[in-house]
Amino acid sequence: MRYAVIGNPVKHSLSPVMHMAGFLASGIDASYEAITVPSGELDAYVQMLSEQYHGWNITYPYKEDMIKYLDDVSEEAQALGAVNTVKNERGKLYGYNTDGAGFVAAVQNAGFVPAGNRVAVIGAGGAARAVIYALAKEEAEITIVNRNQQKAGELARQIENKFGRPVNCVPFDKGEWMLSSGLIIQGTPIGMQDEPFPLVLEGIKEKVLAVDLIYKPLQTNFLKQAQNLGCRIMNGLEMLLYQGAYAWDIWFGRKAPVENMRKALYSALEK
Ligand code: SKM
Repeated sequence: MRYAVIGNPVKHSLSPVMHMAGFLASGIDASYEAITVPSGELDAYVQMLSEQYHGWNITYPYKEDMIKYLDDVSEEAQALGAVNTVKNERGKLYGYNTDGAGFVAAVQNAGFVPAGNRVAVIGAGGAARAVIYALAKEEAEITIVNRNQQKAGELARQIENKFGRPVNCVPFDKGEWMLSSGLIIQGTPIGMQDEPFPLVLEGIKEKVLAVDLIYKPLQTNFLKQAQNLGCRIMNGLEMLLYQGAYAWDIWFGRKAPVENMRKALYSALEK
């Protein structure tokens, strides 16, 4: 069996290391590779994948474009307008989005219960959307912190209509959200280039779990700030791990060997 992650750029992806470790630990005879799809060549690649691969993950910038090739799309992926996992059943392509569920599993594993608890999500782009959707499904009380208030407002209304729960929107600024959230998520690309986080985290509670969806660098300046304030911190590797584990449910109908996969991820980063 053959599996892959497609994207551009994608050579940096840790999915091959993670899934190959899982296959080895579970005795699954399969391969997993990273495939760069050049701009404008998605048609040809999807054709090739549907002939040769049993399933694949999709990362930037093809999560939205993938939808038009699919025979069926899960409700969540449809609502997000983005697919990150495809299952190929004899040429029929089924699409899912496991990013949000992966995020929720990661924070639950760290002891955070979303239901009824306050969560602040910084950002309203693709990654943040998946996380917000999944947290709303879990009945968390969500505040979106974003520079572009119109974009955040549109997302909030969409979530409210879907789940019937209020979603707050506040500007990218210090505020009450910092004091009252038990979970603060950094969901923008800020920090990927090691740039300083443009907000001073002030007055947040020590017990807060601060999560950055970025995993390169492993510790962004947002996480450094949060750690210095005594918060518990988590980087984007845990979300990568659990979104990959959910893909196993879809591809193989079985639980992924999460511990083996986590170990492979961290040791790949140490190299
Ligand atoms: O949604 C995931 C995708 O499934 C795999 C990935 C990666 O390999 O870096 C990142 C995320 O976009």
